[in-house]
Amino acid sequence: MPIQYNEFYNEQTGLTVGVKKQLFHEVTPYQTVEVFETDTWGNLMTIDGMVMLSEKDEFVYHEMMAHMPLLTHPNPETVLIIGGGDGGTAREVLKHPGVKHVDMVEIDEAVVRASKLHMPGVGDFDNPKLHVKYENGLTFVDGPKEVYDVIIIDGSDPVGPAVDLFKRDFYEKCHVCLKADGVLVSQTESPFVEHYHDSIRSVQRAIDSLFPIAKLFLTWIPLYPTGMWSMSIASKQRDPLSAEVLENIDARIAPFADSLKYYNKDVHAAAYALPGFVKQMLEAE
Ligand code: SPD
Repeated sequence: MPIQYNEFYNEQTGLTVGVKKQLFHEVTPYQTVEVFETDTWGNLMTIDGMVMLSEKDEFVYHEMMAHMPLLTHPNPETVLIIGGGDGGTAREVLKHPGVKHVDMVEIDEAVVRASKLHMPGVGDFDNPKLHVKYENGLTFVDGPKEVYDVIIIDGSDPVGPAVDLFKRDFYEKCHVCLKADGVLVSQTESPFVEHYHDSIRSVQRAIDSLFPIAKLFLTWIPLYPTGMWSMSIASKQRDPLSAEVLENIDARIAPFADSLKYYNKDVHAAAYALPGFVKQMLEAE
């Protein structure tokens, strides 16, 4: 009898992955963290039964979450990651030679432990520029004022502890934490999954009212529900599609271009092309 992992995103419709064995299972004070060895995707981490990353497709999500905002900022040195305990987003951020300090605020140390144990290629946890703090990101942003160049919200889905990461109050606090030319990005779920529409609109409307520049972009992540994934970006000064951003991408990624499997200058620009149904969803009440 084959063992399978299933994530249903609409009644009986969802994702099926063949499982060889379970490597990690822990019910923490916050959630259930699991890692499976799969037949096709390498090791796969789930939280509360929802896919967070697999070793084979994580590069898409992490390259987009890191390089879209960092290349929009003129000279990112200080970066805050909320969530991101598997370490993949921090790994990509740390490829930028100008980055001096990364705070990664992860509520659940079990996520970091599971990643270190069973996804050793994902994180860059020994990098001295990385400072891991086991705290609640929602309250962490109450403190710092104009400290960060870039904030990346790499939380889980808008159920359980992550639900407030999709609310306006949180983005108001992030706005205060960012410097005058700061840039923020947040993962905002799939536009194809109707029950996520309110969360996507909530983030977009919050950042649109707080920042002069706010946009949605899309990417493709095979193991996330429907594969089509959105991310929201907000900037205090620079437009991610401006000539000053686009003209400098090739030179700025040159030191680590060989390590990139998804992000490049063409992808940076094309990601902002939104299909009609996504635009309509954003405008709906
Ligand atoms: N359903 C997928 C939501 C993914 C959110 N974050 C994933 C963590 C990877 N660093």
